[in-house]
Amino acid sequence: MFNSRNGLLLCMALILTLWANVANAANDRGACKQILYGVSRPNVTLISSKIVAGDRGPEFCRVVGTILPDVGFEAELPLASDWNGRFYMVDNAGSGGRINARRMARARAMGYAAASTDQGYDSPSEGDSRYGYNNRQKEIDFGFRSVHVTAGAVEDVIETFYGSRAAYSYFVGGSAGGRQALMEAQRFPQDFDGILLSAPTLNISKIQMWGLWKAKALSGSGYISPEQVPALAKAVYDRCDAIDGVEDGVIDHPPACDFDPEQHLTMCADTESADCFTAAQVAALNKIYDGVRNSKGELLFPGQSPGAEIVGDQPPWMAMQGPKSGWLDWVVYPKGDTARYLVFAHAFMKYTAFDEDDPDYDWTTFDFDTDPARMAAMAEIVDAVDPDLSAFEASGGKMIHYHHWADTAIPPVNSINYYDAVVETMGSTDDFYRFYLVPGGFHGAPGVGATNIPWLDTLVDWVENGKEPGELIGERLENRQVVRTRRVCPYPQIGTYSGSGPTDSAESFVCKARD
Ligand SMILES: [Ca+2]
Ligand SMILES: [Ca+2]
Repeated sequence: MFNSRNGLLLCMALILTLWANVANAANDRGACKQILYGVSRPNVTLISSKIVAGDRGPEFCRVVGTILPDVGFEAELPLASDWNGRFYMVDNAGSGGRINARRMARARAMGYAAASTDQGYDSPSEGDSRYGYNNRQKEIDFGFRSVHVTAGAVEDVIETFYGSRAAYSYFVGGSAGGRQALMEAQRFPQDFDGILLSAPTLNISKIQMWGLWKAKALSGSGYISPEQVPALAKAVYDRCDAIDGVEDGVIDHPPACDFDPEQHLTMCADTESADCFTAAQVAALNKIYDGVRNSKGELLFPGQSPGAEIVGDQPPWMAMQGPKSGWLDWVVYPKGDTARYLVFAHAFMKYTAFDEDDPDYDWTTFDFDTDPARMAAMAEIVDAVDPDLSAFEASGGKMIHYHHWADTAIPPVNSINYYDAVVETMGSTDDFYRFYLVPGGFHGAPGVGATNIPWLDTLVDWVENGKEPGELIGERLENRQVVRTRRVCPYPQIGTYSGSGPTDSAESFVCKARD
């Protein structure tokens, strides 16, 4: 019952809480400012450190710094009462040299102390390789150094602000950020306890070569217009959708798809139309599905897996544009445009690939017999291809790597080749490195797959509670509703329809080794 004594106690409690909040706020302000004086690490300069208002969430401590010679970084630290005790470093998606503010804000909203680097250069656009123009230091900063030195500086920032180091540290990256993630596991195995990566540009020098290969195949009479892609998609899915046991608009295991453009497409007779393909276009398609070869016929880089031709969902931030084919922009492009992958590859060849930079480099002169060897010195700096992860394993690190099967930016087989090389080098990776292929997903996008998968939670559970990742459940969302679930299996197993039960339920699927 409420009485005056209870009222008095309640008032006192409220006053104490308010006083504690005021005291905490003063502590947070002081601790945030203390970072400017308290962090003393060679080559690291703190520029500012202050409490700022969150755009929609609570206040946080924002730190801006630089590391010699020219690596910019920022950290966003939740106030002590909001912190989950962990450090989360975000990636640099695309190859742009920018602080990744969007991902930092997301990590901070989950309670993590978040950090991002600009990779040592400042560029407003993805795929801008001008940082490498006569500048080996910036190539090294981009290649592998910037994430490592930022992680070290931010560990000190965290300790100064909270009075203790983070209990656990994570790096999360996709695409170009997947390359950064693998670099960390290979070169700086003690930086992070957990690494989550997807669709990595792990051998970026070869991926740029693949961009030139596609551009060459599709130039001149090989050009394929976006208007022809629906006919291509239909032919691929007519041929291959059902071979996984379920005709559902998803090709679960593309290597089993024997789609042959010459045999399965309608060839143009006299006139060209959106529904038929010329002999030159079929030759271009064969090059794209097959991969990069030199004149001896040796495969230098894997080709495009079938399945991405179809129309599927874009990433949430591009959802306004509506669904589109996975081939748009990453394979085919509107007539008169320059393909995005050619812009990336051309800039890389001008400023980064070779020992001598050449702003006037003509990409059509790239020689698939002799030029791959000319990129060897740069590959040592930018490619994350070392299959020996024993130091990462020994340090207790855990890593989850996934690749969507309908990715058109980075061929999924490129990830398979790396994982297989690690297994060949080290034997089983089960105690520290798990790899998953997800049917139907596009590059960083749901595509037609059930790609809503709790990757980060699974990694955190492995790192902190020792719970090994096994079979996972992927959800397909439409209008934020789950319309389908699928079993996501550790490679080399694949989710296979059991033969009975609803085909939209993971319950009807089992993880099985490939035949
Ligand atoms: Ca250069
Ligand atoms: Ca299917």
